[in-house]
Amino acid sequence: MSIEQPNTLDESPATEKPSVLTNKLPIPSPFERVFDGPLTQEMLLEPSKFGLGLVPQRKQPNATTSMVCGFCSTGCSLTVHLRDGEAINLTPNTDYPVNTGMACPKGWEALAPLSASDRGTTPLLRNDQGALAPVDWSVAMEQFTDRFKAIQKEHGPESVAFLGTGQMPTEELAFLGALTKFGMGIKHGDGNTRQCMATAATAYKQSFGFDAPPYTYDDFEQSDVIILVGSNLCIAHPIMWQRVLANKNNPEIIVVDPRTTETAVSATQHYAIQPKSDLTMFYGIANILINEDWVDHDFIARNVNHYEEFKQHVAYFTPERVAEATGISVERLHYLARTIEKGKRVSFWWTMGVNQSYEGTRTAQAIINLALITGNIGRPGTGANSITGQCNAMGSRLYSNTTGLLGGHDFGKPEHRQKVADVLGIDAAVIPHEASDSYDQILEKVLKGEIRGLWILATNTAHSWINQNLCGEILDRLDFLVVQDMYPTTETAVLADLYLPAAGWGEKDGTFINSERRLGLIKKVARAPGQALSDFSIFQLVAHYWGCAEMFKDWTDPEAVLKILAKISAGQPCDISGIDGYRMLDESGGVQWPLGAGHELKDNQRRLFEDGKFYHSDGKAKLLFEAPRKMPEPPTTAYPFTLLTGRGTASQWHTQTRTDKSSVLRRLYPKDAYVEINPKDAKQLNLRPHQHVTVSSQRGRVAARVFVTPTVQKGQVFMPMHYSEINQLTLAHFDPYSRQPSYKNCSVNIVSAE
Ligand SMILES: Nc1nc2c(c(=O)[nH]1)N[C@H]1C(S)=C(S)[C@@H](COP(=O)(O)OP(=O)(O)OC[C@H]3O[C@@H](n4cnc5c(=O)[nH]c(N)nc54)[C@H](O)[C@@H]3O)O[C@H]1N2
Ligand SMILES: Nc1nc2c(c(=O)[nH]1)N[C@H]1C(S)=C(S)[C@@H](COP(=O)(O)OP(=O)(O)OC[C@H]3O[C@@H](n4cnc5c(=O)[nH]c(N)nc54)[C@H](O)[C@@H]3O)O[C@H]1N2
Ligand code: SF4
Ligand SMILES: [Mo]
Repeated sequence: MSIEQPNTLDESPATEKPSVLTNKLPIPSPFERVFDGPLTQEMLLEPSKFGLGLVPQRKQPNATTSMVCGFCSTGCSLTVHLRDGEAINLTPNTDYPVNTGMACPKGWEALAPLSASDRGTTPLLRNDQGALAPVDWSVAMEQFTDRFKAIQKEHGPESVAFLGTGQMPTEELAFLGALTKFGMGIKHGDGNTRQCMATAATAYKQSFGFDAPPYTYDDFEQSDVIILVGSNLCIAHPIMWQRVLANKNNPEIIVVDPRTTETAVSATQHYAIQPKSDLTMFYGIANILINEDWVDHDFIARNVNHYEEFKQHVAYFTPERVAEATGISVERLHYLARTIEKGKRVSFWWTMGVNQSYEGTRTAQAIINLALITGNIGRPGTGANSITGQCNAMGSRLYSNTTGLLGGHDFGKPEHRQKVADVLGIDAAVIPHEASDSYDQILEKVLKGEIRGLWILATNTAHSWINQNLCGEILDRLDFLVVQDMYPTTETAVLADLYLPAAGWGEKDGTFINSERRLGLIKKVARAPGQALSDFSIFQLVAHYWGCAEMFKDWTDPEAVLKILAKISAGQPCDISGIDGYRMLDESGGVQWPLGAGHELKDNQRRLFEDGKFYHSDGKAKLLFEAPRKMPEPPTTAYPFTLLTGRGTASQWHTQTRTDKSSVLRRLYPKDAYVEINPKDAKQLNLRPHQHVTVSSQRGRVAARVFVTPTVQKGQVFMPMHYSEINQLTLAHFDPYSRQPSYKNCSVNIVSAE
């Protein structure tokens, strides 16, 4: 890749107040070394002695450095090849415990989005003619503070909110959360992790007492029965799927998914259930396990609460009833239960087919319950394992300071607020006493005029949010919308009053926490174009202009922030106080939490609950359950199909702002929206392959092309989420506990558009 505009100021934009921009990157970044002064002979010979071990040596043409990928939560390590300190190419790292030399197409193409021609190079402010026009950072920051402060003055501090992401490093997420909530008096901020992981986080908290996915990827290789629920691993987590294939136990691979996905095709058992019948299905499986006495009584007695109530609850879910609701025969239900019973190391995995549901929390817990009653947790190859989505979804769950106080703490607990305040050296009184409103509640308040100013960072709300019919109107109602993104061209950024150009993955340092709780490093190997700044530097600027920089005087650089967070985490289940800095992460192949201070990192494949102790005060896990509910929008004569949505190909990432920038990736997926339909339905509707159709729901109509395929069942259709029209169709409804949108069930009609 080429970096067209040499930025002599590097991280320092033109501003009248440059004092806050003197931060130095903690890992001596290649650029700092190349531009900041000569390395001595001694340093070159023994770089680690001088804290330079990660630094590609100047003028060394073949220097490399490794960092984790910035797309999915697998957290593969990529070796970046540098010439004169600039990234020119990359290859998968052969020496990292996660991916052991493999990467998916997105990983291979991870540098391409950085050099896209539509990168934001300066802040843009909407002018009197209604157009976004370039301004310098000082004007941008003055507008930012003046406008937001004016709104807060007129309508109260809660009239400004933010929507963040699971795609920024932990240090930036923590900075955003602390800056807004402690520094700017903002109470409400949420992120796209709500669209993705809120259900799993809520389910774990309620069941285990803490949001704690118990597994390590090695479990994929250790299991003899692997059960994937609503998870299309081949497409969404291809390198995890490689780990499944590396399993030498000849495992049963079981997929529960209404579609015959790429993963289901490769499985040994596929249960093509009716959409949203999972809860009934898993209660039914529990019923069989209990009736056949295929449960682990010792484990239950020692480590689990509410077993008797659970037993009574599932008694209703007889195989006959369950077969009727799920479309899976009584014999096959028995076969699945029997497979679980026969397995010595059974692992249960789930992703969005579970989380994105109006009863997702209880469904996730129905899976957790199966692991608990069969004692399949805390041993190699077992677990009730939620797979995360975005590269730093886990970091956002623990450190974004939105639903939970920094470090997995609780806003509602005075002792937690005091602990965090003490570490940060701030007055505990500035810490809100309650968690933030959720994404949907924030947008609802915008609609009601209660929230007038919104700061959206690293998420593309105007494409990905479920309530698309209202979303445009909602964002339009704001007095002031700030969008901070790598590109000013996203569906959301074009609506902004102020656009702030952000550096992306590869242009900054920090850490991501992957699905198996592993902190991995990202590094600055390229310079952001023009005046674009890392989100970290933008937060420093905001703190300065807002007048709360003093509160963040120790937040000098990402590594300093990681050290602060490590202190905050001490004593928590997600304790990382034993991580003493970036060097440790770099040298050890990442580190899984927990690692408390004073604990040696002996094993880098660690799982939780090996001692059977959970995080509730009595040390036991809870079996939680509830009656299943009907799908709120079942098919009707007017809208006869259930629309499933999700990932289309391994080469497409979400709203495509990044993957669309790679010519290699673009060749690997269809350009325009398409809808997959069963051959029988296509025949009945007289539709031929590739025909143009209109897909409509009660909320919207979108154009698409027909893909006729038996991978979707009769009466169901599938559309990938990557095309901007998709959420004009979906129905805005949510899980009551997690407030996660239920993206994968609404009713649609299909008619020819030719
Ligand atoms: N290539 C690629 N990889 C990605 C991403 C990407 O955009 N592109 N995004 C990342 C992110 S953020 C996430 S969250 C993950 C998502 O990873 P996944 O959850 O694996 O992906 P999805 O395709 O959204 O949904 C998985 C499956 O749920 C099924 N499903 C729908 N309804 C139901 C139901 O009622 N029950 C059951 N059992 N299954 C159902 C769908 O048919 C689909 O195959 O992927 C991550 N990885
Ligand atoms: N119908 C339907 N809708 C869905 C889903 C579904 O399955 N079906 N899945 C949902 C899920 S699980 C998810 S996670 C969401 C994802 O939805 P989004 O978060 O909206 O999707 P992205 O395209 O990843 O948006 C990330 C944005 O951040 C920008 N960006 C990337 N890196 C940086 C950075 O370092 N700094 C800054 N400031 N900006 C950056 C990118 O350019 C992009 O605009 O979509 C949800 N929407
Ligand atoms: S599997 Fe995920 S982390 Fe690995 S290379 Fe692909 S996108 Fe990156
Ligand atoms: Mo996600």
